[in-house]
Amino acid sequence: MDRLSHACVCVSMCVCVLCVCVCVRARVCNINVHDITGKSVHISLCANPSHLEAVNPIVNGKTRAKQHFSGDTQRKRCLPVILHGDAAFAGQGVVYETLELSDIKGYTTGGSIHIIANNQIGFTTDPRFSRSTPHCTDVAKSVGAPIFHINGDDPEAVCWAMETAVEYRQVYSSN
Ligand SMILES: Cc1ncc(C[n+]2csc(CCOP(=O)(O)OP(=O)(O)O)c2C)c(N)n1
Repeated sequence: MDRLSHACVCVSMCVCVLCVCVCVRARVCNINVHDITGKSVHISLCANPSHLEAVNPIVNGKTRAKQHFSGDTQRKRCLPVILHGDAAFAGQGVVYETLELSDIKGYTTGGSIHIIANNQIGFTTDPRFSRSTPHCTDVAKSVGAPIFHINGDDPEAVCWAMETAVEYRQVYSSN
């Protein structure tokens, strides 16, 4: 079983991303400009309601709007990052609906990054009682997205996975 026990947002060190729309699982909303490796990155946190995964299309829509109004026609400078729980990612229909929109001309953001904190439990429910697939990430196979299973106790592996994911997204413009 995959054992991603700790979520970590690493903004790309390998590409010049100027704007990042992030959903965190707490219900906070914030906008900040951070100086990361000498580059100014605008990080926009989306307010997340208690309704699990409802924020997914909001993050993508916000990113798409930022791309539109900033003239980011290549969709390389604004990047959506979404954090999930394992049970919510496997269980909520809006996850699949949002993934299905990801490569449609009118909706694409040029790919989003998804981080799933897999604590092997959904509130009080074991995985065997909440999904039919071996991994909580299996729904992402529907769009052919690369999936990395990383142990959160290994921070270097987490950084490697994030850098690889961002690099993949920047090259192939997909999730
Ligand atoms: C749409 C919706 N259904 C049900 C709930 C109730 N609920 C709150 S947390 C939770 C389990 C979430 O599990 P997981 O995604 O694994 O996140 P964890 O809290 O374990 O990190 C459920 C079912 C909810 N908040 N929203």
